[in-house]
Amino acid sequence: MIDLYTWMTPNGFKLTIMLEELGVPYTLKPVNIGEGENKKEDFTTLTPNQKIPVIVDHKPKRGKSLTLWESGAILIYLAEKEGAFLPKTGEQRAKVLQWLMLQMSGIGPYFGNAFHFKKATSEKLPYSLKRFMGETQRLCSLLDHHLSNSDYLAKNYSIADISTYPWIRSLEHLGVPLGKYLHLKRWYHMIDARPKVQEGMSVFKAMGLVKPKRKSNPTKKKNV
Ligand SMILES: N[C@@H](CCC(=O)N[C@@H](CS)C(=O)NCC(=O)O)C(=O)O
Repeated sequence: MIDLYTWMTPNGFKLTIMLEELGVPYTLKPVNIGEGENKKEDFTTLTPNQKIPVIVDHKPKRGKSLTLWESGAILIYLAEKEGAFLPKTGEQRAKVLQWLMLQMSGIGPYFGNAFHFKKATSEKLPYSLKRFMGETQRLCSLLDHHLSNSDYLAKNYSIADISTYPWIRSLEHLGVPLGKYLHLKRWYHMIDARPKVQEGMSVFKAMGLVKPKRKSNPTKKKNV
């Protein structure tokens, strides 16, 4: 059995989707980062980084239990343990890891900071906003171009798609119209239509938890 400590954020949803896709039983442990629960002592004992997601695998292949944080590392661990969504060796494995690394080092941090400078701070910092929104749109163009020749990010559906999907979903909150990127939009709707992705996205709702509304969100537009 796996305990998943997570919250309703793009990094958090990667793991609910992954565990639903794998059909691995897990216990959802919500950590309300808006209320600072990630800074509490019991959570800090699990991860000194104080960020979600974290898993505790009570039945690892070796040893008694394994605590793991960093969503990319968790996705690779689960994919290897279950033998799914990541080829074992070779060029296709390298390609999956390439797109996963782009999500971890580029898409996540840049989209996240774009969100921060656009929505999470009342300070007007035009240079920061321009830099992070500009890079967000450049990354969308990169994905769009790649997906014009490929169904998925790598050859087959993989942890690269699973890790990128919740971030593309979050573009709506940045006011970036997905309709501008036709191939990325096609890919997004294909991933979104997977029943296990939908289950992964609705686990909090199933527990009766809903995302707290932001105080003001004047630029919000529907884009999908
Ligand atoms: N690189 C980390 C990033 C994790 C991360 O930034 N988590 C955010 C939510 S998406 C968080 O826990 N934020 C709480 C905070 O910084 O206080 C990963 O992919 O696991």
